[in-house]
Amino acid sequence: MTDQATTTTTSLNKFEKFKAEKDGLAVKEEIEKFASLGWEAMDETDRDHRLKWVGVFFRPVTPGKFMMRMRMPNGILSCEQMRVLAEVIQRYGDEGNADITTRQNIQLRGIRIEDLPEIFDKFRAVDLTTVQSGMDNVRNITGDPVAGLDADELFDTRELVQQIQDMVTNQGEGNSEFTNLPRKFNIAITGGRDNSVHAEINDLAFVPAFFEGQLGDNGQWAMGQGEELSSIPSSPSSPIFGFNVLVGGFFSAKRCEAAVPLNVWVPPEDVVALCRAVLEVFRDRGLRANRQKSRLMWLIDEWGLEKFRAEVEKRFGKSFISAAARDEIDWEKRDHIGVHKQKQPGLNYVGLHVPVGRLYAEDMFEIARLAEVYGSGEIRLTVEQNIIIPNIADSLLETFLTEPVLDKFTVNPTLLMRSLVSCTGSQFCNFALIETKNRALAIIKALEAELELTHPVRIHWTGCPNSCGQPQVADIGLMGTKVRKNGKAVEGVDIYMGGKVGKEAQLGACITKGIPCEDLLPVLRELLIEHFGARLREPAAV
Ligand code: SRM
Ligand code: SF4
Repeated sequence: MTDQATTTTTSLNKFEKFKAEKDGLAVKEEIEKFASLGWEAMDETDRDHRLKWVGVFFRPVTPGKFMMRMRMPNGILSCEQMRVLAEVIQRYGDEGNADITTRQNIQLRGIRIEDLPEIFDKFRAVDLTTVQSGMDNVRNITGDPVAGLDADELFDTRELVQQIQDMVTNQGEGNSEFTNLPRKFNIAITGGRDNSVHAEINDLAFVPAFFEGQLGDNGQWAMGQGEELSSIPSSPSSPIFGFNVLVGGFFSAKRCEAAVPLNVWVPPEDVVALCRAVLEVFRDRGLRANRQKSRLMWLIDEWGLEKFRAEVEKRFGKSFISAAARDEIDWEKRDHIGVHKQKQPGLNYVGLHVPVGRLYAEDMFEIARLAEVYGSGEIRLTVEQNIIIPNIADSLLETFLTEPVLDKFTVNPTLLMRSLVSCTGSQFCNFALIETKNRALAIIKALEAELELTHPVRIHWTGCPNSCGQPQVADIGLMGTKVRKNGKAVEGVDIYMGGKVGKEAQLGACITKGIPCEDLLPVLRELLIEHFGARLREPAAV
């Protein structure tokens, strides 16, 4: 029995109460009923909360038009799957659209509850799932966007990410073992050298590292203290590939922390078991009284890292091997935009810039067509809310680059637009304190009209302190807030700077608070000139 099961009902917060009354996943069996009832007649807790266990989000900003959050392990989908997603939103006309998210994922908008049974059937037919993508579940699991394509990668993350998703979700059908976590949980694996998934901001992350120990005579680790350590076929003296483990990274309105080393190294075949062990500890021992203090790091704080490590080790069932002295993250982070050679001779991957991640049905059909005609039918997503089309032959590249849709999703964006990221904001999100995506685009265009830059500057917008747009990883992060100006409340931002990604990643900090959005342009202009080498453009000759 879990600790949370023994807690008295009176000490539970509202979320714990409704989860204890009925598991979120139970709504999976009630979709037909909800579809015939309609959203207005539904039980409110089912509608506003439990539906998120199957990835369906009631949007108070647009009542009756739901959002659906997919799962896209490692950010990979097929052109067939992309077409199904496009068909789903197409029927909603102007109200249907999609966003690429900061977790390498896709969200659909405009969804009517009466259409859910048919939509789920369509998803099932092409092996798409939305299960456990919201609320107190493990979110989309991120992996290297160029896994299997990158000649310099140390490990191809695709299969492992899929295995973790299958474990957590029972092959996409839903797994009640992990549907009542104390809070959301983020997992990332990186197998490249540039930390392309922001490992440091996940509750659990795996970063590449070589174990320098020796194998024992029986093929087991000689360095660990346990009896049943993993065995890996490898020469005893050569370093063995695996991962150092980081834990506890998260952002929330109350607190933001980078993940800390657990002092554990695992070979790839132990990654799924370690995920399970950490999730079990979090599920059974994680803090549930105060929702603002329920993410994994709060438990690590309460116990201390040593106790946490020991509890996870017990669940893992064999002795841990201490972390390798260093990890292999030694590159600056790449953004994957543009044309790149793959490790497979004669093939290329092409990164397309999708302004603030927003897509419409016709765009998605076009992307699917490009992937099918020029590539292998595969499409990939990045945490910068962009698209990669892999496996384009050298001989097709030139024609590919003349495709009209590349005017919108360019391979050569301007330097500020290139790295722009934005969360959903007030257009659809009821937590938002400001509008983000449209404003982000307008301000970037205005800045680019005034300034010349020599390198990209990563600007991230987020509509409220929940930090979905990750302002703390940006060169310049803008977090929505309300500000008083001339006696009136207006939309404003707090400004973050100093976020560093890739090797030696570190979180940025707030440098200025409460700038009204209408006064932001000159403030950003000055920051870009002072800190990022931007220069005012010469006035055009008359
Ligand atoms: Fe987020 C809640 C959107 C990535 C921290 N996030 C929400 C909700 C569900 C709130 C709501 O119900 O309206 C937003 C849905 C708005 C909508 O209609 O789109 C929302 N979060 C997003 C997305 C779509 C932002 C984007 O435009 O890309 C991202 C979806 C990722 C996915 O595919 O699963 C998204 N959210 C993040 C990230 C970034 C990340 O994972 O790297 C964070 C910070 C990292 C973290 O979680 O540690 C993030 N979202 C939050 C939080 C604060 C969590 C906390 O512990 O307090 C909330 C609020 C909550 O959970 O109570 C939240
Ligand atoms: Fe909504 Fe705030 Fe997340 Fe933006 S940061 S999507 S406004 S919850």
